[in-house]
Parts: sequence; structure tokens; C-alpha cells
Amino acid sequence: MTLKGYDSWVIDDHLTELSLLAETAGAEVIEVISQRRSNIDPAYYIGKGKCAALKNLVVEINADLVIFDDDLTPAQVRNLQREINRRVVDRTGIILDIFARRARSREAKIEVELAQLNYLLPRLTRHWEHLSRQAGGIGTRGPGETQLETDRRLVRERIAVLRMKLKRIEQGRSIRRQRRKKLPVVALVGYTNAGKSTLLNSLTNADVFVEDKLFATLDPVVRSYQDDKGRKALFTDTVGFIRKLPHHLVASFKSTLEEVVEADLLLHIVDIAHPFYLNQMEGVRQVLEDIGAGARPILTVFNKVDLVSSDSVLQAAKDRHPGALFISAIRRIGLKRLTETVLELVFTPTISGEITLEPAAAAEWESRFKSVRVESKKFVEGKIKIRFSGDGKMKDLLLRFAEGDNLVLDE
Ligand SMILES: Nc1nc2c(ncn2[C@@H]2O[C@H](COP(=O)(O)OP(=O)(O)OP(=O)(O)O)[C@@H](O)[C@H]2O)c(=O)[nH]1
Ligand SMILES: [Mg+2]
Repeated sequence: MTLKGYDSWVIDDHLTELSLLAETAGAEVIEVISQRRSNIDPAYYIGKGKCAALKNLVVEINADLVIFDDDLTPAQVRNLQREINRRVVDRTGIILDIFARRARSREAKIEVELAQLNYLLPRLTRHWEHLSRQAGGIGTRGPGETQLETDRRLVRERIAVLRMKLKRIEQGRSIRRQRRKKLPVVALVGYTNAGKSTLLNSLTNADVFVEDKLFATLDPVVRSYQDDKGRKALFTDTVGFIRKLPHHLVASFKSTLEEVVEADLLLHIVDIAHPFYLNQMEGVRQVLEDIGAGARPILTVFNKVDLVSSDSVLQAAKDRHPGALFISAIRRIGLKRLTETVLELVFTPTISGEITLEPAAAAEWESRFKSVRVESKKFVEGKIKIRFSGDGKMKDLLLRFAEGDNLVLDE
């Protein structure tokens, strides 16, 4: 169901993506339906009439499962299941399911379970007995607790245990990160299925799992790359993004996604052969913002040019994204230019810091240092504190225009 105001091609794209997600999760899609409404029904999400029609339809086409593209409240799921008499899953539920199937490493498994339990907690109902049975059933119940309270307590306890385990893994990882800090880090980001792992394989002969399905990669992979001048950089490949990546997953995959936040450069890999790549780019931008990487330096890389026969598609992308690169990770087209550009970018020394100025002087400073990027401005005790970053060559000039201790450079 979609609220009024969405174009029908956007709805089609969302539902096609949902079908792909459903297939990736192992379901077979029999029928796709949509409804336009001006508001969401708090109890059933869709309208009451649609709900009755759906009830008949699932019997007619013999469906076991109904998947909704938007997130449903726990109450809506319960009401719909009661009404339609079939299991009802929302977008988050299906994505969590895929992640659970895909998780291989201990860390990814813990991250997914944590996200699942957080998702489950508000959805526990009285009929849910499974957990206490797992814990031994009789005797585990606290005095005066109902079954539901016991279940909730068990889930919370499990969440606490998982958090602790994750913390331990994260600590080990941050030590590793410290050790390799000397090399610049380039993070591959992009919509799921854009070709990130294929690119990493082509660049570094890494053996990363590639599949024409969503979320092939869950665990971060790091490989080093060296060019013919001997310059070395680390490339990391992480979990692919998707429109509305469930926030429970973003929260649990925080440590994995930190690779992205802390990278010196992000390569945004875009599947230019996808009819809605612009929407996918917007989805990636949203997730980057969610994880706090919205302001990282980023280079757009259009992949799969081998699949695009129309020049106007390429030209439109060029016009809209000047500076973007065009490659085919599989056919190894444009990779030389890509690595040259990337290494040039990460090896140009940068400088960053903070300068505190009188308001009048601040405007003058900004116009003098136009090439320096202002990251933020704050009023502190009547003065303006400017946080900036820029080309390392500006250092001398910046120092010359500093007075007393009003300039603090980051090391
Ligand atoms: N034709 C063509 N196909 C490509 C290209 N690059 C990747 N593919 C295909 O696109 C599909 C997805 O590639 P992956 O490398 O797994 O994509 P990913 O971005 O790592 O996906 P996730 O791990 O799911 O986020 C695979 O079937 C690849 O073979 C390319 O340049 N041209
Ligand atoms: Mg991948």
C-alpha cells in the first residue's frame, strides 16, 4: 500500500525490489498488489475492505505468506494475521530474515540476532511460549511473573549477553584498526547488488563472495592495493545498503559500518544499468547520513557500463555528476583511471582544524580561504568558531593569518 502522492513508477520500483527481497529470502512471489490511500489505517494499515479482499485472495491463490513493503506496528501485524489468517511479515522482517540466512562470521551472527531480538521485543504476545521452553520452562519463571513478562525478561537478558559479546569483538577490532591506521582506507559503499565485491575482486584479486542476489556480503572485507608507484591503500567492502535499511540492523552493524565512517575516502558504487539508480543513490545517501558518514569525502563510480547501450543514459549521468567515474568491474573497463584517481585523492595531504574569530573577521577569513571547506560554524562567547578542512598546501597561509592561539590544527 502506498500513500497518495507517490508516482506509480516509484511504487512499481519499490514493489519490484520487495519481490527481489522476498525471493532472496526464499519465498516465491505469486501476486503483487497495491492500494492508494490518503491515510494509514492504525489498526490494519490497509483499508478494511482491502483486508477482506486479501483474505479471499490468499485462499484463491494458495499463498502462505503476505509481505508488506512498509513497516507495520506490532498491533497491525497481529490484527492482519487474525483477519487474513496467514502469516504477515513487513519489510524489516524480511530483510532481517535475509541477514540471518547470510550471516557467516560469529560477529555477523551476533549482530543479526541482536537486531532480530530488538525487533521481536515489542512483538511478543501472550501466545509466544518458545523462549521459556528453550530456557527449561518450569522453574525459570520469576515469582508472580506472567508468561509474557518472563519471555520479555529472557529476551532482554539475551540482548544484554549479545551486546557484551559484540563489545569484546569490537575491542579486538579497534586494536587491529589502530595498527593499520598508517595506510589510507577507501571504503566501497553502495546499494546492494551494485557490484562492490566484484570491484574489490577485480582490483585486488580478493576472493569475495559475489552473487546476483541482495546482501551477498555481510562481513567487512579489507584488502590492500598497491599501484606501480608503490603507493598502498586499503580497500574495504561492507554490507550493501538498501532503501530504508532497518534501524535495528544499522544499530547492530554499527561496528561494521564504522569502517565506512572512518574511511579516508568513500567510493559510491552505483549500478548505472538499474532503471532507478538515482533513487538507489538517494537511498545510499540517507543511510550514510544515518550512520554519521554524510560528510565524508566521496567519489561517485558508475559501474556496469557494459550493460548500458544508450549514450544518453551515460551522458545524463555525466552531466548530473561531474567528476564521477565510469567503469565495468567485470570487464575491467576504467579501472586504471579509477585507481589513479583514488590514490591521488587519498595521498594529497589534507589539513583540518578550528579557528576562532570575531564575527566581522570570520566573513573576511572565509572569503580569503575560499578553497578551504567549512565543516561547521558555532557561536562561542560572542565569537565564531569555524571547523574546516582543506588542502595540506594551505597550512603556511593559514598559520600566517592566525593571531595568538586562535588557530588549532588537528594532528
Ligand atoms: N554486467 C556486469 N555485471 C556486474 C558488474 N559488476 C558486478 N556485476 C554483477 O552484479 C551482481 C552483484 O555483484 P556483487 O559484486 O555481488 O554486488 P555487491 O555490491 O557486492 O552486492 P552486496 O554484497 O549484495 O551488497 C553479480 O551478479 C555481478 O556479477 C559489471 O561491471 N558488469
Ligand atoms: Mg558484496
